[in-house]
Amino acid sequence: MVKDIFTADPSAHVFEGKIYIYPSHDIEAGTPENDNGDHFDMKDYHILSMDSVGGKVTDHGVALAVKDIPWAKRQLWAPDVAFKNGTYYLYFPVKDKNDVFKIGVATSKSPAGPFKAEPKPIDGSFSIDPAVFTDDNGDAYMYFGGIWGGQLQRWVTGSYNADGSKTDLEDNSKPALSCKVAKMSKDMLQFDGPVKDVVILDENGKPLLTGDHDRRFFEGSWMHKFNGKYYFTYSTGDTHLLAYATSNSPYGPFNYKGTFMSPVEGWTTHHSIIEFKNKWYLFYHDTEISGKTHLRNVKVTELKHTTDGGIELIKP
Ligand code: FUB
Repeated sequence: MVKDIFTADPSAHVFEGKIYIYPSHDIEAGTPENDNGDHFDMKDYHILSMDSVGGKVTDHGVALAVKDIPWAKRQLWAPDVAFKNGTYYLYFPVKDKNDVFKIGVATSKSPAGPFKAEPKPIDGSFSIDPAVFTDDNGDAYMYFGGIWGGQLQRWVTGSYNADGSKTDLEDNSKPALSCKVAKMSKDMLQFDGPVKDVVILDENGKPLLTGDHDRRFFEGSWMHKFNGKYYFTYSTGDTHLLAYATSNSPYGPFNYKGTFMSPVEGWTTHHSIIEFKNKWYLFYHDTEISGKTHLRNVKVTELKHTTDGGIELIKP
């Protein structure tokens, strides 16, 4: 558990033989709590690293701050990082000057930063929670999106509707809003091709429905590959579960398989999954230290794949 600063949304990666964690940096900003998540008013990122699970954690200081992102206004939410050809790419969601979440990218030659932001958000990006997965052949994909405070429901027509729904499609019988996926360009700075839906199918091959709050996608996606299969994992938000669905393609469609973590203390959890020294680990957060929704702490625990392609349920 990280105790010296409040951290959340841990995107973990193995770089240069160490575990690097790219979390949100929670602070008490004094912004009143509401359903948009305005109280998650984070101003910068700190990158953490450790040589081993359970070992000493190094805080590398401020890696990127809202004030240094030319197009950003407020709320630096859950980031992720990818590496290609000697450069590290930090992907971050932040509200622009019009209070609309977009996704930006910043670069560094070191996994610990500091990172320098590009002058504009990624063209065609919107909403929150970027997770960038690099496949064995080097192709990279960004999974992104989140409903409610993450604004995904305001993009149903393809452009932003500030007066749109505050929650979801507001019709429980319609297919649920999907997480999005886009292939990254060769330079990792833009989308290469259209943004597509990450469709999750139920046991009858039908898309999960809006009213299916125990299983439908809410936010906080992650992708890992195990035994040649793509595992799309995500948070169900208001039902506080981590769920998984599998496919033979990074674009899906994905078949819903189940829950792999039961609710933690606090409203959200947001996770990542990595393999390190032949074991798999789940990084996540709860609110054990503060007891407050917006002041979270990052944790790690072992994750186990089962022989039939499932993931063992973790009870935090
Ligand atoms: O940290 C702010 C938001 O809370 C993240 O973007 C979501 O995934 C949730 O963890």
